[in-house]
Amino acid sequence: MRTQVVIIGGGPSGLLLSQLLHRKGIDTVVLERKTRDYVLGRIRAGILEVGFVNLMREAGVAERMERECLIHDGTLISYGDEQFGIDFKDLTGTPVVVYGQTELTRDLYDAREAMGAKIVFNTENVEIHDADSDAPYVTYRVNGADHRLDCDYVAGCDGFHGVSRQTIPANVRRDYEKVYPFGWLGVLSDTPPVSDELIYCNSDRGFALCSMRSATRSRYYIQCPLSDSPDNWSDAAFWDELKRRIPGAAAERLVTGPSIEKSIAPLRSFVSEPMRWGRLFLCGDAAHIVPPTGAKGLNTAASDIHYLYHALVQMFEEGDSEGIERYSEKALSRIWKAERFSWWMTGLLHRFPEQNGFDQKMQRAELEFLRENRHAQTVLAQNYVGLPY
Ligand code: RFL
Ligand code: PHB
Repeated sequence: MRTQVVIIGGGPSGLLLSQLLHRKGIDTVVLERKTRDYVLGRIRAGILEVGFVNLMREAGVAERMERECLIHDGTLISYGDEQFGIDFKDLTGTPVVVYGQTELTRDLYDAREAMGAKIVFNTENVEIHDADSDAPYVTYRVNGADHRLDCDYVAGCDGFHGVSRQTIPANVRRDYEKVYPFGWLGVLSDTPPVSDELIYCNSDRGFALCSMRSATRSRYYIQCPLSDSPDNWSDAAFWDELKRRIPGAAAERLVTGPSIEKSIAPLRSFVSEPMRWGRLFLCGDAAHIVPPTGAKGLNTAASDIHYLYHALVQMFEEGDSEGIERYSEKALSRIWKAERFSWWMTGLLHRFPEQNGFDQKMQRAELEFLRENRHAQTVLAQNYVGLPY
């Protein structure tokens, strides 16, 4: 079998690329290791940059999102008994959008399936061959049968644990990594959010975040040791700990209820360079990871897709390889800035095991400066709403 672009991974990156290319008449096949239900069962991102929403519009899949999303003009930050707001709309003219990754991925699957897209689920042993030649191909196994797909290009959208990045020879690739000594314990509950805006909380007991998915569904996180397990946390223990870390007024009005999902995500900063090797391109979590504190993971995946989509259209429609040749450079330039912002937000808001009294004073001084200084708030806001593509 033959297609123009093989897309490895049916997460948000892979599906969005497939949908955008399809609308330009470019043929793709998506290979996904899991089932559709499994992919939709992952509870992940909640905050989208307007740039992402525009890309969903360009892909023709923004209708439900525009109806159901929540527009957020700012966010709240608390430390000790203090709380202040960052007004994104006032500082940058741009808000952010709350719409769950689960819903967005569902919309992409629905659109792709309505157009008869070729998405192969439950693929095993995916291997990319000859990516540095003019005739790459991908082999895989499904239901016990082996297949071969010849193609012009391969998009590696297979997440952090995928095969695409590993295909790039070790002597070509350089990985940069920082692993944080803690994780986030997250709870999803069908309870009204405690606040209209998200609250990022720096507390003596560790970081906490109050987020949401809708007017009736909340998402909360607390910083926890890496050795912890969700099984160690009853719902009651989670709510008690959350209340100790968030501002008193919020703790008093917090509506608690049974958790419908509870999991721990480790925090990591990671970038693999380059993001192109011959005819193989890495996109999204396959190439880079950010700690979730800046809400940038899915948003950086979207900017990769933007650059790759335009590069492939330029190639297929005009025979011009400039976009392809510069894909890695353009994508990485934006990625590193998102890495810096996520690293900075993580440092500002968490408790670190090695942190001494001086370090804590520095963190507090930085928070006070941010509370008082409009320029500092503007820098945060510009990064949070998303740097230009
Ligand atoms: P994904 O979503 O991991 O999808 C990759 C897909 O590839 C499949 N796969 C394979 N398929 C075939 N063959 C193989 N060998 C394969 N290996 C893997 C996998 O099954 C999967 O379906 O990567 P993608 O598409 O690049 O999307 C990235 C986003 O999922 C991720 O960056 C965000 O969820 C990060 N993130 C957030 N991002 C934001 O922009 N805003 C947020 O508010 C935000 N909050 C979060 C987050 C991530 C979190 N966790 C759990 C890591 C909050 C959390 C807690
Ligand atoms: C979420 O709602 O899951 C969320 C929001 C903001 C973040 C991270 C996660 O920074």
